[in-house]
Amino acid sequence: MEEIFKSIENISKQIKEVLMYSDTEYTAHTNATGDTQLALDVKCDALIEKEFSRLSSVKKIISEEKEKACELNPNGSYIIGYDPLDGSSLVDVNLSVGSIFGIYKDGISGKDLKAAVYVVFGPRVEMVVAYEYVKLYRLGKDDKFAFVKQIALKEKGKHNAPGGTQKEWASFHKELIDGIFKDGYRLRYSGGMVPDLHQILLKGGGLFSYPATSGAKKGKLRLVFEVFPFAFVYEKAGGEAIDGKKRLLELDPEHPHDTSPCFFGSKNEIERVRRAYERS
Ligand code: FDP
Repeated sequence: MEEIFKSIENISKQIKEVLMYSDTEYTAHTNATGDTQLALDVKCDALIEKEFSRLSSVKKIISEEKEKACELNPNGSYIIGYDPLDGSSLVDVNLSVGSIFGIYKDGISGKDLKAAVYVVFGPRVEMVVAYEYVKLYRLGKDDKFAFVKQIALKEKGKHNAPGGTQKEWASFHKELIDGIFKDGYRLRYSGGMVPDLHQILLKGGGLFSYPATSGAKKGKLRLVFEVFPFAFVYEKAGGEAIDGKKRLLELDPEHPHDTSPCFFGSKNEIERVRRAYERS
């Protein structure tokens, strides 16, 4: 596991350079989910594959940018599911973006996830590693990641990040979100899953939601590359992560690119979601 974490550090330094100096043009291709790929997505994906292919511990990698898994070392123990550059459409407006990695063993269900790492590329480069604990690291002047602190969520937070097109929300979901705002929560939503969830995590708590909508009945966010890794981070930090009713890490995708409605937050806010969804 340690060699994988080290490798993600190397990957992050390279992605930082790509983000600083590459153009934000689109390619002529779409990825497995139908999003038009940016040249940046493709570049980051390629450098991650190159880096992981050097590791004897990695059996297989599955990228959000590719339809099929890529077999690396048959004797390796781990399968890595990753989103090379989440929120990449925000690069041209210079907002924060991130990379997400789920480190699985045996399969790619929630229960197979053994560790999760994400990296935020904002004014600074920060890496969060969830293994036994959830730890924050920051890239320093010396080009090394230094430990900053351990992260723990409070029971209740102040921020609300509601995803999805509002006119496509179910009425009970709208009531839930409106009720949270009425109780004084502040809106925090940049449209980048990594910085939005990072903000809630570091500010102590709140709720990030991406529900089922009339246009996307199974939500938008992808289980293997986005949802499971963040569910793991939030649970390890003392919060919860559910699909409305069920624990996200109990889900079993039929296909690596499957999506799910998802709610991540402090215990208090997730209990509120559970009550609203149980009544629906
Ligand atoms: P994007 O489509 O820009 O890659 O992964 C999908 C994602 O971004 C998340 O980062 C983000 O939270 C979400 O989509 C934003 O979706 P909406 O624009 O529908 O809110």
